[in-house]
Parts: sequence; C-alpha cells; structure tokens
Amino acid sequence: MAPKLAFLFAIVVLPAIVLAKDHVVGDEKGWTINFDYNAWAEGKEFTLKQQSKCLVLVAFNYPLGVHNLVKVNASGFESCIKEPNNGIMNSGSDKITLATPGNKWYICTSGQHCAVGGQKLKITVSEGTLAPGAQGPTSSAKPNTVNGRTVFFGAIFFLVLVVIN
Ligand SMILES: [Cu+2]
Repeated sequence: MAPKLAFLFAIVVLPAIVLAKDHVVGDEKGWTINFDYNAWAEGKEFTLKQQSKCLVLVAFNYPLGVHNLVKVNASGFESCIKEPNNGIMNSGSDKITLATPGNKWYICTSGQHCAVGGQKLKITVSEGTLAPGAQGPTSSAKPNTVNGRTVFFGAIFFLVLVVIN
C-alpha cells in the first residue's frame, strides 16, 4: 500500500504544488516593503489560457502578522486606502486565483507599508490562447464545457479509484 500512496502523492500532489505557484510575488523576497513590484511584474506574464488551463495562480508570502493583502481598485492602489468592503487576507501565504483578464491591484494596509514602503502590486492579466490540442473555446469545433481543471480533477478521481482497488 505504501508504494501506491507514494505513487499517488507523486502524481497528484506534486503537480498541485507546482500549479499553486504560477507566480510567487517578489520571488524569494516575498510580499514586503522596499521592493520594486513594478519591476517585478514587468518581467512576468500573467496569461490566462496557457498549458491547458484558464487561470493564473499567484502566491503572496510574508511573515504572519507583519503584512496583509487587500485587493483594491485603481484609486485605492494610488491612494493606498482600501474601501470599507475590501476583505483583508492575512494568512501569511495568500493564494490568489485570477480567472478574468484586466488589471488587478493589491496593497498591504499595515502601517505605512503601501504609501511609504511601496508595498503595492499591479498585475495585468491577459487572455492568451490555449496551445493546440488543449481544451478551449477557440481550439474546438463544437462548444465544450471541459476545461483544464475538470480534466485535472477527473484524473485525480481516476487515480483514487485505481489506488482503492
Ligand atoms: Cu505590509
């Protein structure tokens, strides 16, 4: 049984870990003050349709209690002030799933981290196109509802069945 579980782990869990960090904000510096997030974002591509999936996963890592993460609009980004109804994430390892194109803005609302420390990030998500052979609206003649995530979880379900038997 143990080898089977190890196999299952390798097949199912490892790709999920890889998927969970398309982009780690600030790379090894993480989500912090005095880091040029403009420059960081400029070197990255946030493209929805690639590698048979239709979303972008972004991870914000920081010491628990030191920073936080708030999604804001353009004016909130400029002013470093969040709207009252903007939720605050503060897990220390916040994962964001981006599924729509356009501009996304994030700030830290702790102290003067945003206004003085420059702890603010703007991401521009582009639509992109799926690779040939991948499931997607533009790559199939008939409309389909199968996306990369469905295939991924279908594969997990199949593997679980195999292991159980
Ligand atoms: Cu902060």
